[in-house]
Amino acid sequence: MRQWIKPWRHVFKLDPDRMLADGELEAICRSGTDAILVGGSTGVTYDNTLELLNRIRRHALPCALEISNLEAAVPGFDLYLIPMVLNTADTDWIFGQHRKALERYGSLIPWEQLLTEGYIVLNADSAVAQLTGADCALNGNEASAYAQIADRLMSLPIVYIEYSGAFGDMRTVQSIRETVEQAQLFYGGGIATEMQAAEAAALCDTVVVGNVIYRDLQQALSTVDAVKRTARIVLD
Ligand code: 1GP
Repeated sequence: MRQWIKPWRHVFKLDPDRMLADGELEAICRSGTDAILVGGSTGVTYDNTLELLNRIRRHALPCALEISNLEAAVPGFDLYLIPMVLNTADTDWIFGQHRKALERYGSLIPWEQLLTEGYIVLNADSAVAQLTGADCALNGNEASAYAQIADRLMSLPIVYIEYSGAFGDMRTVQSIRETVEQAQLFYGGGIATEMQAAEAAALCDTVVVGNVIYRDLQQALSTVDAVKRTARIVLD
């Protein structure tokens, strides 16, 4: 499964709880993005997730579900991404919810389709930070230490820098980049322009674009090329 996500440079994240007309969804799916990630922090249900999956399936591109709510674990996705929030004191978001899922669905879990994401949540105003009680007041060094927990101690396949709703501090992102060796580094948060997309793409393996889709679709679409033409900086 790691091999599956390796080529992903640009990903659109779609929220099942938000409206998207068929034409808009088509533009997203035909934009040249590498994959669609379905997920959201609030209002995600089994029904709205299934409906969105069915609509995306009219198009030929990989579709992954980021599971944030057990009730919305819909079968039929290519891949399931399981977030583990590292910078919270609330163990429910590190492994508590995961334990409940295993108790409930243990024998049904398609392990070969699962990848775990070590989440570092860095925007205190975001829904995900508020929901998970994440400690977002981290300097670059502290954020990098969390990244190393995911990358080195836990050997997680993905480290996800999550600034959801606000463009992040690229110095912090660079500090994390410098320490991550084997995990695929995802960045998401506040990308609304080509320049922001390119900045994140220079430092990270995979750039996730969400909110701007619902505000300014043309701007969202322009981030695809911006990411694709940006080479990742190779650090010593
Ligand atoms: C959210 O990381 C994604 O989980 C993308 O962030 O919605 O701010 O683009 P935005």
